[in-house]
Amino acid sequence: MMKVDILTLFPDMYNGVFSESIIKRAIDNQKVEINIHNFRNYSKDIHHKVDDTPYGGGNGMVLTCQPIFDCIASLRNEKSKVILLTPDGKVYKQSLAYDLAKEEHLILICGHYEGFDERIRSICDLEISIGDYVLTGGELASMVIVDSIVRLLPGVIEEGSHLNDSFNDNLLDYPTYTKPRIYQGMEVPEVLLSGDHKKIAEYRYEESLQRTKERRPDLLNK
Ligand code: 6GU
Repeated sequence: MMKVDILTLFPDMYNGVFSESIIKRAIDNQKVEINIHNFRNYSKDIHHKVDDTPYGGGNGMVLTCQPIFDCIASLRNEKSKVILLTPDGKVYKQSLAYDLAKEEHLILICGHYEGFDERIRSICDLEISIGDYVLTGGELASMVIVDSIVRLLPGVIEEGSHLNDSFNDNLLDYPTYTKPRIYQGMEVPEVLLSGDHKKIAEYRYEESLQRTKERRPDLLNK
């Protein structure tokens, strides 16, 4: 079973996200264990301080090393992969989700406020951003990453059902239809009703390719 530990100052943000739908089922079926840790509890400061002003001056508060270092030290072992969530990290994509789904133990650190002490990077194996925009903290990013990984774990969703997800092979998904055959004058493409599996596979590949050319040409240039 994969284990995920998340370090955050806002544990309540996770209420709901991991207790619904597929992630909830994965937890109930012991495919993954997810623990949320408030690293404020590791602060040795009498007031449980976790941040301080930046050396050299500037705006805002900076997360200090001590609570995060101590929390990580209490959680990590030889097999842990420690990941820092930060807008200047490596941009997340599906291929990394597949790689991380092979890990036994992930530890995700959510930055917050104006930033964190640069030395926190020294205890991390990987730094991830989920895209080129700025969030108020790493929490939403950690939810995105955990969701995308957990659905790939064996036995979480139907075997093979993510084989043709968008982004596998750098292609977007092909269009799908269900009943009725005609809805408000819009018809299901004839080929999908033909029962000819070879033709259907060809049609779907062509649609994927066409759609990717139109919407995400950047994917095809890889
Ligand atoms: Cl991981 N953190 C924050 N604060 N903003 C982000 C991000 C992470 N990824 C994209 N924007």
